[in-house]
Amino acid sequence: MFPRVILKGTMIKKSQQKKKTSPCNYKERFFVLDTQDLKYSERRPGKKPMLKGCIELSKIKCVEIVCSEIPIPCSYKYPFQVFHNNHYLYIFAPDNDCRQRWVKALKEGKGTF
Ligand code: 4IP
Repeated sequence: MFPRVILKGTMIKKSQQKKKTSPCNYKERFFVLDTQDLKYSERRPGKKPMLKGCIELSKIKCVEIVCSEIPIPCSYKYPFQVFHNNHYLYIFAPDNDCRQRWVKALKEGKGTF
């Protein structure tokens, strides 16, 4: 069965800092949610998209909106978090409607957490 695309769009992600030495940074990525995975790629003009991450929906434990008490250090101001494989992926949407769409679609794609 081929996966079916549910949602796609550009958002910003925080580095997951999987290692102690990992930097803390924020990168614009093109996200695609399909019926199997949440994927993110780097898109640069004139270049082929480069896949940077792929999270199986079956590995996602929780998706929630984040209420930040500190100023958000990137240009997209509507964060949500995806907890998977013992890592937190923080994603910043450009507006609240977009954030709601992603959180809803991820929860539905995943069934009930
Ligand atoms: C990288 O920083 C990028 O932010 C990676 O994000 C991120 O991986 C790395 O985190 C982080 O070290 P540099 O580009 O400065 O090396 P992306 O893959 O989107 O480029 P994640 O896991 O967040 O995708 P670590 O923890 O994987 O090292």
